[in-house]
Amino acid sequence: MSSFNVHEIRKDFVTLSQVVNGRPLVYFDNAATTHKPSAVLEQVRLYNEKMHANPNRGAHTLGVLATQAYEDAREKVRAFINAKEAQEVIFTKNATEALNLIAYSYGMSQIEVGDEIVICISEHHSNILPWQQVAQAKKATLKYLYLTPDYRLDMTEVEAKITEKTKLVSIAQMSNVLGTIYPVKEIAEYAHKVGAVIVVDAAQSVPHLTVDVQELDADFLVFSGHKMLAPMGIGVLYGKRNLLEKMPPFLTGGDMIEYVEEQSATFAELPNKFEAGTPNVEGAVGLAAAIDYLTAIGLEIVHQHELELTAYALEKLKEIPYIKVYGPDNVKQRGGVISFSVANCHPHDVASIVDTYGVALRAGHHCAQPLMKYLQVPATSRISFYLYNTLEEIDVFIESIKSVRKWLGYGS
Ligand code: 7TS
Repeated sequence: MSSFNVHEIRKDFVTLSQVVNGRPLVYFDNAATTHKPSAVLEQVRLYNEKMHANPNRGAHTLGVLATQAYEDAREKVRAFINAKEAQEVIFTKNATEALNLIAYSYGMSQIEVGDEIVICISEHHSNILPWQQVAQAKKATLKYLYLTPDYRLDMTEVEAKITEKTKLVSIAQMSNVLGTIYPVKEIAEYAHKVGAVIVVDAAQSVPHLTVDVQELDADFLVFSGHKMLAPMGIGVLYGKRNLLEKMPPFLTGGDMIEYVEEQSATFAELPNKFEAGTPNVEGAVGLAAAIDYLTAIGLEIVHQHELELTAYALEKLKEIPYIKVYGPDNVKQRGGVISFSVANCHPHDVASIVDTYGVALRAGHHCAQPLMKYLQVPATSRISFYLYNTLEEIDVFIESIKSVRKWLGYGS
């Protein structure tokens, strides 16, 4: 598609034309999950109507078709993130399961007493708790990278925290609270210099930016389908072959074996070794359709559109004296996620009041409690954009946000 027309795009998303509380829906909760275009719903329906069977088992025709659909989806993901081989793409339930897989398989087998694991203070709980588990079990140390006053990561902090003792660095490419885009390629270089591996939590980046695992030199990278127009219940773990090969299985059972004896078993080759049990084929088919949809538009164009929305929203929010934004001012350093507070108003009140205008935004700790503590706030309100959002929707949001303090009795 050469010219991007958001109003044409919106026609592909039936959910977005709903009326909520008597007002057209303004869906600004895309960092939590996204809506699905007809093309994704149609491919999932086609799969269910024409190809559904348990893949990797038996040789009947539907079984072969289901296996083909599943493996085609894997190849589509490989090309999307530019992995060397499809076998380096493991399907999981979501980014959280993928991070747990790395922690329990790689972490528990490679991290030793006294080793250090480095993460950032803005991580989502899914990229904190698995490392706490590893650190506690292995008597390793979990270290945090802290942010500059303008919510960025300074390379001197990275240089100071990644040491000879560091065995693993795990970092989100984009914060789900601040919107900050972190320099993971440079961080990967530091990690590799000391012989550590780098895990990239790309849950907020793969849906919005071109991500190339070879260019980043990521050892592992994870994301969820449901944040990029695909169904819930399908996620991806990318890992370099040499690492995945030396890792023990995470879950065991059907589909991940070679031979099973009474007391022992040998395991399948990649990727099956890490895909125990019946997989989510319709989810994978939906993810492949979402990738086709995003690729046809072009992720660069999606990103440009989101930057335009973000710049406009930041400018409008800055005009309101009682609003504080948590995140970089410079749109070049961030994506389309904006956290803010309205003076003296609890974020849950903010969310409930703007909901009466049809505006869906998120209030709370955003699964980032250590970051909330670091920012010294109990919670924030958050808006987050995707390719189908418009400047007009931002105007409705601004109108709704200006009413919050009046509702709560502050006069303005
Ligand atoms: N990592 C990041 C950076 C995230 O933003 C999220 C989800 C996850 C991991 C976990 O993804 P899941 O699909 O496994 O749940 N973030 C959010 C959010 O910001 N609001 O709801 C979910």
